[in-house]
Amino acid sequence: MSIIVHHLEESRSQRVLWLMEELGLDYAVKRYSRNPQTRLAPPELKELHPLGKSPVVEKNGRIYAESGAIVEYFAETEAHGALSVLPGDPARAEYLYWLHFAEGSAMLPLLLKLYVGMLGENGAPLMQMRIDPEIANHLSFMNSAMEGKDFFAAGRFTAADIEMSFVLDAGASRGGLENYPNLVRVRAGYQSRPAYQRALEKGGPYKMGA
Ligand SMILES: N[C@@H](CCC(=O)N[C@@H](CS)C(=O)NCC(=O)O)C(=O)O
Repeated sequence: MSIIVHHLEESRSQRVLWLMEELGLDYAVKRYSRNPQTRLAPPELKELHPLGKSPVVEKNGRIYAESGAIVEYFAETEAHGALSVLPGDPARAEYLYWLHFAEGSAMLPLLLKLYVGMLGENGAPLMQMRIDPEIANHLSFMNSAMEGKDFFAAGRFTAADIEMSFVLDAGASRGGLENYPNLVRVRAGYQSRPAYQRALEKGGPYKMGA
């Protein structure tokens, strides 16, 4: 098999498994567990890429890292670009916007919540003054953008939805999406896709998807 997805439990590599399933590619999964104390990835991942993070994809001996880049590259080059919005399409800018917004903007306050939360009471002022309002700022914006829509770009399911799905999962697990009904609806639509279900089977337990 020429494609191997190096999948860390409860991580962004869930996106890549889902992408592989949506594209109908033949691939193998190598699963990695997090350190139960630190929740960090095991050192073996550093043998594939210096950062030692997931996702990493290996294809014909070449290594691909960074989930957005993986999703963009494979969507563009596989299945005749069916999940991509290719250059020349009027929706291309909107597609790239959401594809990059996921890691470039939306994940930062959600990650800060995770890390600053580890400080307990010491982190509470920062959480209240800056992090929680920034999460609300981003989720409210996404919720408004999804009014009357099921997909983030081009009026159809694209790789941008796959990239954004992890933001919705992180939002759901770090504060909840109750105030954002459009995001709840969009996320339920993703989860009902057969390829999404198959990706869950391939990757093993994914509590963030609950
Ligand atoms: N922006 C990168 C982030 C990669 C990343 O931080 N992955 C996390 C999993 S969601 C990881 O490997 N964490 C374990 C660690 O840092 O040891 C991407 O989207 O691929």
